[in-house]
Amino acid sequence: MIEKTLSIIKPDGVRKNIIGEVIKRFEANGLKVAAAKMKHLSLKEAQGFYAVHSARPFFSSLCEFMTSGPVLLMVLKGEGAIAKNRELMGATDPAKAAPGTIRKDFADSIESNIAHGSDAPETAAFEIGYFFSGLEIFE
Ligand code: IDP
Ligand code: MG
Repeated sequence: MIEKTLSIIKPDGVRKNIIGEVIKRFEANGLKVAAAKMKHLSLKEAQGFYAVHSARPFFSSLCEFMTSGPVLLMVLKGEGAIAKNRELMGATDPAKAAPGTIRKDFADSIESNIAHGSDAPETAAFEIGYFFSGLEIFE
């Protein structure tokens, strides 16, 4: 099934100057960039985005990290895009991520892990709508 998913290159990925490297991996694996914009999230925007994690011990640190610099927000589109994006990113903790994945290759820690990807159709719909209007997504 052709799906859309939200991808974020987090502030560490932007700082490491690997935007192109990450997008290259998406494109080489059948995902298309359907929307993209850079944004420096406010604390409120980060907290709203990660609201499902608000009770977790790492929540405030995570929101601080996500607002530490600009991010690249993208909508990726393609066959099985939600699972494909997560497969390319690898496990949340780079120490546990499979060889050749984005997080294994570039991430410094379980928090500073380069990329975000929606984990299910419902979260993809919420997350895409959180950052993009329909007019900003190219079919
Ligand atoms: P995911 O990004 O692989 O879907 P989630 O469990 O949804 O992982 O967590 C969201 C984000 O919160 C992670 O990408 C990471 O930046 C951060 N995070 C997750 N678990 C921890 C932790 O145990 N310590 C610090 N940060 C964490
Ligand atoms: Mg998640």
